[in-house]
Amino acid sequence: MADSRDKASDQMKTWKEKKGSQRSEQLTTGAGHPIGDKLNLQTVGPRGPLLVQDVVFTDEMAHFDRERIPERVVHAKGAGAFGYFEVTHDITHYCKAKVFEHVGKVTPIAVRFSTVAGESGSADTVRDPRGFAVKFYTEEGNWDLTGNNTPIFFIRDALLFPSFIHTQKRNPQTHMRDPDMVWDFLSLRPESLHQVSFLFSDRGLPDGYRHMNGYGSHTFKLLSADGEPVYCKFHYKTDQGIKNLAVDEADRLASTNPDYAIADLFNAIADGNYPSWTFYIQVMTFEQAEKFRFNPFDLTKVWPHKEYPLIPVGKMVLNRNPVNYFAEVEQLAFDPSNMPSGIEASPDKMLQGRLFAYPDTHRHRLGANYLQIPVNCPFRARVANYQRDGPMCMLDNQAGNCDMHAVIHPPGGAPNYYPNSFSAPDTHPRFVESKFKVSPDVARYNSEDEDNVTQVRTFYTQVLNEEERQRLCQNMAGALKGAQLFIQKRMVETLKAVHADYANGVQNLLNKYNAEAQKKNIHVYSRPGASAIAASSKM
Ligand code: HDD
Repeated sequence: MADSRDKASDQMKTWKEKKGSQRSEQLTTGAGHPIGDKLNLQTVGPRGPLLVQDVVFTDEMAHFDRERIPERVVHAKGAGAFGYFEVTHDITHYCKAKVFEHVGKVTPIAVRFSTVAGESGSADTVRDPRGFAVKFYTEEGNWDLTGNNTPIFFIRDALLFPSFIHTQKRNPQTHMRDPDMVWDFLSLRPESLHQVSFLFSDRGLPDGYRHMNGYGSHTFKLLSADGEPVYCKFHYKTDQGIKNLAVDEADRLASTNPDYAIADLFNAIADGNYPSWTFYIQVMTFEQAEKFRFNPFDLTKVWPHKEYPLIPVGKMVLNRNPVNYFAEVEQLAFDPSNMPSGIEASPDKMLQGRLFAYPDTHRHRLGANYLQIPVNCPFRARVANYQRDGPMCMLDNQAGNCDMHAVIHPPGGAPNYYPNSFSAPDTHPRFVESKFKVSPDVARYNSEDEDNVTQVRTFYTQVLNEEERQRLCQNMAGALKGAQLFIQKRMVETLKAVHADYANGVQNLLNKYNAEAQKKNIHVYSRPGASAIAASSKM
């Protein structure tokens, strides 16, 4: 029934209602020239040909031809929204960043949720980690907490990232998802076991974006006003409660409602049912980090909450939908190196790799001046520097940054070199990064086997209950059965190191699948259709 549609379906109806009885505006070209006829080409006679002088046509077509930009190399499918972060607890003794300045302080935020492996048109309900990136527009520049819905990741060395992602995407010859690629890599790199076990558990299929937690995942460094550093991790826990989809339901939605998560977020906000998350930190002193039994910068591990309890900090609320998805979400560019004074990177090799990758991909995807796009612009800070020009430069030689700026600007025409003698922007020692000591030799250190199993065993035996363990084995075997036998075998070997029951659970199901496949006389490892990692795991 047309009357019972949701807010997302009624977007245009709502727009018309809001507009009321105002008459339609004059239609124009991109250059603002009024148009008299937008239905018929200018042609020589009724049967053509058409004329180059028909700028109503060329203006429209040329713009259309350029409407798409490259989709993100990962996290291409996503949803975004806007809102605020409010401080509820004082952590200024740990961190001097403006965003935590005092209890009650409110900072505007932008959030983008995403799947990882699928293209921009792929389904929202596939088995995949979810991106959960938050941009805080602070007075000392934007802070991007480019996180996921998992506190851990598949690998611990950034050099492996492009290869890992290749295995999640399409085979370059067949242009299909390829279970051999996925499971070959995962079984060769057992540091992925923790994240893989999380992914094939119930949490691998979150019910939309509102019912999942977010994690900064990496270890970061916080600095107090007197320069005392501590290491920290960021957690944002859903106030809506965790909710996951059953495998059958996720499969059904993937074909009937592939934009399920986007619609769920849009409708909740449009209905005034604003989703929120409670924001926490975990803190580890440098002394504790020295003594910690694991490498505290290893992204495949968590810091146990019992030893490093969650400290409440604030809440994040999303209360505005984007008005133009492309301008505000497709162009929304997160960057882990966007850290205002008081928040710094730890030595984590993955985080360090990401500091380069994100601004690099934005320059490729959005252009050298992507920070001038309003949604990326640090509009609550005054950008004052010696960068000039480049494609799509919008600025007036440092007179202002973008229309959203609230501060009073000096006149344009500032010098474009430093140092100079003309009172142009200068530095302040207050913002010099923290010093830290490093002494080891520079080398390519092999981090393949830094205890890949202890925390996975805890996850398997203590976090999951018996039914959840069974579903984990079913989900994993359901996807792993698509890979060749030698790869299946190697993967099961890695599971043995975690727990015999885990390995046996997966192996028994694989035996059944492989026997069934043989009976039907089909290639045991052929598995047409769905993505490997996103594979349905129906028995
Ligand atoms: Fe990431 C997007 C690269 C690990 C969380 N990532 C994203 C993009 C690139 C990378 C190139 C596209 C950015 C864009 O065009 O907007 N990611 C990497 C590299 C990593 C890596 C090189 C490891 C070395 N990523 C990684 C981890 C996490 C994320 C460990 C979470 C903890 N990545 C995200 C994200 C992004 C994303 C927050 C940012 C914005 C978005 O997805 O929508 O979810």
